[in-house]
Amino acid sequence: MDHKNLLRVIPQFLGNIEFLSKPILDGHIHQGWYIHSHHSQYPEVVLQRVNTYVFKEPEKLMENIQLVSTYLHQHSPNQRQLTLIPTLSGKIYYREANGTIWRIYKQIENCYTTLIARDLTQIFEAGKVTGLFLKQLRDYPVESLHISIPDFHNTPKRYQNFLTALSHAEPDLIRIVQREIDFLEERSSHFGLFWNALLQQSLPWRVTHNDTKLDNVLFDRDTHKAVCLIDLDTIMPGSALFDFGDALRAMGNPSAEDEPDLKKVQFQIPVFKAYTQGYLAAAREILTSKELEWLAFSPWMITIEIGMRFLTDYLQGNQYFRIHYPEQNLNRCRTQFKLVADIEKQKSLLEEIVLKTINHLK
Ligand code: GN1
Ligand code: MG
Repeated sequence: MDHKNLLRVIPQFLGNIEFLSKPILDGHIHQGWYIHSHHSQYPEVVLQRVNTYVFKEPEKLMENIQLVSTYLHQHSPNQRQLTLIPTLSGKIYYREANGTIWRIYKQIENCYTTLIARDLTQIFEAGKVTGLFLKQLRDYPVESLHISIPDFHNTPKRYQNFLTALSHAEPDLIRIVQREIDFLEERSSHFGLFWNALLQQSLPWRVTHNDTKLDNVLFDRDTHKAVCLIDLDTIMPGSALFDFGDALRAMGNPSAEDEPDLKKVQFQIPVFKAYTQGYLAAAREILTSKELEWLAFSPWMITIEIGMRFLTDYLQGNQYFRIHYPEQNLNRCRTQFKLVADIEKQKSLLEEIVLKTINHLK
């Protein structure tokens, strides 16, 4: 079934050419393949089928990607960045009659992604390239970006969605997640902090990536330096705190996102420190005092928010996040809440690390 699809789709971009394909197995959202051929310009490309359940208006996200990646190429011509390959008729994606959307990226040479950091220098690098992304786009007209997923980091709304899902859930299911329900309720008064500050403009709207986990950072095979951020699907107006917080949510956890043994899930302070140092080395000069003040708190917000999204999806029958076994979204939720609890215990240490890093950079 896959190969038949590819035989139909690849010629739209590369013409009639023989090719080899290898499926890309990670990522919760799209389906993807590495495509290898003897095409003169594009021998190595990445093909993706855009998930239109998640992205209801894929044209908008494709336009965001096109505009932002073109801007980045123009402003930092020496940096390797993602490039969309147009169809033979010049479109940035191919839409089939049934509405399926396909796109192709040029594969960036001599690079790799990784789920696990080889050392803290690599974490520093990830922080640096994410800070750089923010800085490079500081003058980009943020209001001109499409909102590809409305209310993506509207934490109060995410909580409302959770409560709605809960109100429709079977009693048996509710019993299983009672501790998680209480965990959220006890903390719910804090959920509006970032979102309300954005609405009141006490936090600036920025061009944000919204999925800054380690495996969305591309590294050079030889130097292990970070090259750029990939997966530009969720580029939207948002807060710098979303990207910083989300990165540490993901990298601060030494085990899998769905690790069932919560003893293995402990928020890693050295990772927080290395990432903060890298991020602030690149972005310190453009961050406002409010952003700096809340930086240490941002992993808490994004971690609890994603935990509640996993829980909501579990209650709703796992329609959003791809799962490989029935309890996976519940396990994912529990790892996130364990990280939240760890972050709470070490709140003042995290604040101290941010302050020390800022002072060190002065
Ligand atoms: C989803 O599939 P992936 O890993 O790119 C999700 C992120 C979550 C992440 C959790 C569009 O991203 O928000 O942080 O899973 N992306 C979307 O692993 O919802
Ligand atoms: Mg993503």
